[in-house]
Amino acid sequence: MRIDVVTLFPEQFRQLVDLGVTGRAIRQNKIQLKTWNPRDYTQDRHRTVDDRPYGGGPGMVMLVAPLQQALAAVQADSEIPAQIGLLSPQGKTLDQKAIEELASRQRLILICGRYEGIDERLIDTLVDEQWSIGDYVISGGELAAAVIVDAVSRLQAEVLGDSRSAEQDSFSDGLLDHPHYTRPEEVDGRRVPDVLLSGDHAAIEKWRRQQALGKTWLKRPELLEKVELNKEDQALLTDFIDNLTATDRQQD
Ligand code: 9WO
Repeated sequence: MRIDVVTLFPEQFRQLVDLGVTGRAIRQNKIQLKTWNPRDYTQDRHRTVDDRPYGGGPGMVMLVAPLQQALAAVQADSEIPAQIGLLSPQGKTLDQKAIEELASRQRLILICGRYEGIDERLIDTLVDEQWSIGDYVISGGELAAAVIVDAVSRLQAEVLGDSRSAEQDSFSDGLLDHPHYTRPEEVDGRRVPDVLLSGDHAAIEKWRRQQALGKTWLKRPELLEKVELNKEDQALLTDFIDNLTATDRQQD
């Protein structure tokens, strides 16, 4: 997959290239990540990328021309057609389903806004889609774009050291993840659930499924409305709820 990011701060993508799952995906050529700096497409001596907003007010607006030039270079650099995406709080809020759709594409082009934003005429004429990572203000689109690159990279086949992990992750089936434990068997008097030490793999799978269903019901009940539970899932969840103590209900 080819990902082009138009950004005034390409350094913000360093960690994706250097570290972890995304770094490995890039090294293995599963992901080709390229950044494009509008500043490199300016014509003036000061390499100006912003200007004052018409109508006045605080802050600056990103200039149209350097973004247009950068995008033209992006388009010319690969034959693969792609929609032009902008990271913006006005966009569609991403969830795992949207990430899966993005990951199925051959190419992504992502524009990161800075300052007070980009000129509306660019949005009208060049931007095909807008994506949000949530309803809060951050200083620019870079962190949001990095979130997309990370989430999409994980889904690229065999990117992961263990390709089964992606399927087992939280949200892959619309539910929260089950709890995890590692050594030692006891921490401050709190023991690992017996079933996980039993060696009974069927029982462990069943317990994990029940925990995933139960945790989702307790913490994110709206997620359950989007998934179809079969009879066995329904029985596991009913059993989970019936076995909750008064203290469980208050803590969770
Ligand atoms: C500022 C602001 C102040 C009061 C009420 C609403 C507001 N929205 C914004 C705003 O969107 N500022 C942008 C911040 C200007 C361009 C750079 N910024 C930004 C945020 N780029 N991308 C995001 C973002 C946020 C969440 N998901 C994806 C992108």
